[in-house]
Amino acid sequence: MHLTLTETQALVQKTARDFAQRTIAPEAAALDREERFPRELLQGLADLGLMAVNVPEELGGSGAGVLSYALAMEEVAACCASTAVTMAVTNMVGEVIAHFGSKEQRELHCPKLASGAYAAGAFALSEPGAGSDPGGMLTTATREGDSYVIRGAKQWITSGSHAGVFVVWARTGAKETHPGTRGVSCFLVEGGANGLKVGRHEDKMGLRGSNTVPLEFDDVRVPASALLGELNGGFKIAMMALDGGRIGISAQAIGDARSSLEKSVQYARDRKQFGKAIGEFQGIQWKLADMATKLDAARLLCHRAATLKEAKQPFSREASMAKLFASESAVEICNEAVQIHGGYGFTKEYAVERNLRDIRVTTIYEGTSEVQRMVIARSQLA
Ligand code: COS
Repeated sequence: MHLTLTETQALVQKTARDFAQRTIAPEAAALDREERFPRELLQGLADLGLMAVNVPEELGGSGAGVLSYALAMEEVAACCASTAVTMAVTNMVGEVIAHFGSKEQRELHCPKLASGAYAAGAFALSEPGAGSDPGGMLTTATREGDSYVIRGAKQWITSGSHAGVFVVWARTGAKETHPGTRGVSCFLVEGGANGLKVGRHEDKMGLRGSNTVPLEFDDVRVPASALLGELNGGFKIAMMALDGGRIGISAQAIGDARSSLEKSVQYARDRKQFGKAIGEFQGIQWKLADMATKLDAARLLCHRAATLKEAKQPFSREASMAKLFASESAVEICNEAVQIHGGYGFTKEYAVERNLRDIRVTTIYEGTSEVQRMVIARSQLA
């Protein structure tokens, strides 16, 4: 693994950093306070090629690769985690369609995701009764002539109120012949489809500028050509997409934690108690040292997984390690940042308060820490 960036990676990083610091950061507190979906900011990211970083150029993407994507995610998340997660899911949807889609599906959806013509893409896998165990899903897609009719409910759908296209998983195989994960297929459903009902926006602890809704599929009819990949082959598409998605969420956690660490270092320099800067006390120094070490270790794991994916090597275990370690470490770092800021850290005046609320979900979504441990342990025992 190279520790120096290529010209393209350095350019993507700088482009994302400049836009995030200049344009996204000033909006972040208001997006959180007002629970506002960052439509204009997402368009700005699309204009810079950051909504489809690892989608081939012929489909409208940047074709800049997986590590570039992780670098861009870190920069955006360091300024606004809500904007970053919306960007992450749209990038993931673009990649899934680019990888598994037919020529028509790729050419119809990828350019719109990349350009911002679609405000976002959405990933509809989880259900009220099927979170860590998506093989237990109940949503069905029944073949009727030249169509499939989708019936069921989905839960925790990021950008569900705004998405131009949804990647939706549904059961197509009979229980007897295709039990559990074997009978699941994947479909592309356009935003505003008849029978697609978007529920009430969740009132969340953090990531309040990102949109999270339940969906109801009330006899949503899609043409047979909306099937993505093979019939009953959808579970593997979900797993492969999530492997890549976990790299993105680890980068998001790293960005959020980096922001908290940078603010803590500044605060340790500025804040004076007992006649000196609190950064002169060993108690604070050790906290900053541990935070910086965890952050670097998380970034190395993330970049290793990204490098393997980019080289088309197996990376499932490494992506789970990156997601597990980055999210758990980031929760600790963001928590310590509030401690260092004392009473001020507990107020909304300081971004460390928002960072702590935003980071909490990273050990839960895109596969809980417990699921990541299952993936890692299975790879050891296989
Ligand atoms: N890539 C490709 N194929 C994979 C895969 C991967 N990373 N992981 C599993 N598969 C395949 C398996 O090889 C198996 O194939 P066969 O049916 O041909 O044998 C099939 O998928 C089922 O795999 P497995 O038996 O391991 O499935 P489980 O039901 O035990 O689930 C976990 C495995 C727990 C890892 C999976 O359900 C998971 O990731 N859960 C979390 C879901 C998640 O992240 N949800 C968040 C949604 S976004 S907020």
